[in-house]
Amino acid sequence: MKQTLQSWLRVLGVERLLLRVLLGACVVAFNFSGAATAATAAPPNVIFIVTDDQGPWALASESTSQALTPRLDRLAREGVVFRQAFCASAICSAARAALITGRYPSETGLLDFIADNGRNGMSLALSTWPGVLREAGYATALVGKWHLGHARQEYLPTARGYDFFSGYPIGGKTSQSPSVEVEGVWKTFAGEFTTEVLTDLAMDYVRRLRGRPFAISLHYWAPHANQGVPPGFKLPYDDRTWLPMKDEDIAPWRDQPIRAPEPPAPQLDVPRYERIMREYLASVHGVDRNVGRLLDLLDELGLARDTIVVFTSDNGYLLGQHGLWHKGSGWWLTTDRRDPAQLHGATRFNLYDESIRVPMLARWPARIRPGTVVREPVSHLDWFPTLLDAAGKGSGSVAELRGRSLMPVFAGKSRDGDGTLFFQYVHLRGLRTPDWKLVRDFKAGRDELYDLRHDPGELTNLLPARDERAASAHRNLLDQLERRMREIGDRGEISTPSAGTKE
Ligand SMILES: [Ca+2]
Repeated sequence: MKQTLQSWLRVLGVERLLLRVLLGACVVAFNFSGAATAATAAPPNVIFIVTDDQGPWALASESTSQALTPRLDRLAREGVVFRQAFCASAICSAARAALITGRYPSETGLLDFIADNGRNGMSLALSTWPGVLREAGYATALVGKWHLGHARQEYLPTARGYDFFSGYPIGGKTSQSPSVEVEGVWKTFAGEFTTEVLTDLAMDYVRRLRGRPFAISLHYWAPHANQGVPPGFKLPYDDRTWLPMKDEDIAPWRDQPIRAPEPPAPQLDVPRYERIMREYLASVHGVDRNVGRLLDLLDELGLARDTIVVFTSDNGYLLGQHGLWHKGSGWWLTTDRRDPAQLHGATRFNLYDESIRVPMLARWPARIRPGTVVREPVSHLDWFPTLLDAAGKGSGSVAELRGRSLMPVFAGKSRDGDGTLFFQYVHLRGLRTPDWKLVRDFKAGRDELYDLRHDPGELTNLLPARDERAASAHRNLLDQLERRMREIGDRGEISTPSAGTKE
């Protein structure tokens, strides 16, 4: 029979081809299991990329997106994309502290951003994931924005887990000619673009560290708007610009029609919206191009296979949705420029999904199957236990982390749990289940309830409840919210935003 089959294949001229295919399949199978074994033996490198203020709708792979992000799309195809990823707060410092400590904002001491003249910083009592990796033998580096405390030496990144720091302890500020502290010495990169400068610094670091396991946090300033108006710009209202930036980044949008936000916003100030959206998408394009440079370097150095590359943003972003722009501290982008509810004054504090949902991708060829799409809700809080697992320390090796390891998700399994997430931002607390969202405003003494299943755009606040279904959901979610708050000692204190500054 065997003889017959071989003769038959030879006649068809496919014997050699078949053998090659079978051998190829064996090699692929061997590589996958072999790599998995190697990954458990040798901890992977980590490159953790965090953009600033990027909504997930600003990734081309999202269905309603107008973005142009070919390199990030490739990263998603080669790894995993999380469709329901959330940060823990709706503003920079609060969200970043939660990401790096795996604890809720009220536990880190940061429920808001840190002002330039702020004396506060992230709680010194908590571990950070770079700190734990450093203890495990990793070389650890932060390149870019810190924003978790700068008034005391103990608050600085080099005291909180990083061996190496090149960036800015406070905010960032501009898209061009940034002043950056490079290994302890301030330097102004006159005429250069910030996204390129930070990428260059990260690439230099990777080149230096060949042969030693490393964990790099690369925290871009983009696509955050410039703070202050750059020379030569005149802007109406209190607007901001993302310019100047490289022509190759802005060019694709110059004559491109800009689509209306989804869901549509009545009384949207369309010319303002379109100008801001063009610049914002151009800024994201600059990030994409530069992430591509870094990924090319990993290929060149043969490091891609054993490096986890994570891409996310510190918080989400509103651009037109609900008639707002910005994040948890939403500003009006409507022609009437006022809050229809007349409850929040000029700033519409919010925990809309646009402010708390973030882009999240990860590639780790040794452990993540290419093309994985995860639809279960995940949190930034999940990264600390995940990275402990990846480094072979075990996700439970640091006490009281609030998230859960993503390792089962990487392997295509779903985790137990009902997908409920909890959020804190200044005086707002939010509880989100896959079907409902409750937001309690401790300052205004007001609750908002959204039926996410039937109203995913959060257009209709169901409170005060007009039927038993809404009333019952309200009671149930409030119970859960209060329980979460009790569990972490959150008394719902009303902290006020830092006076005299704008994030
Ligand atoms: Ca931010």
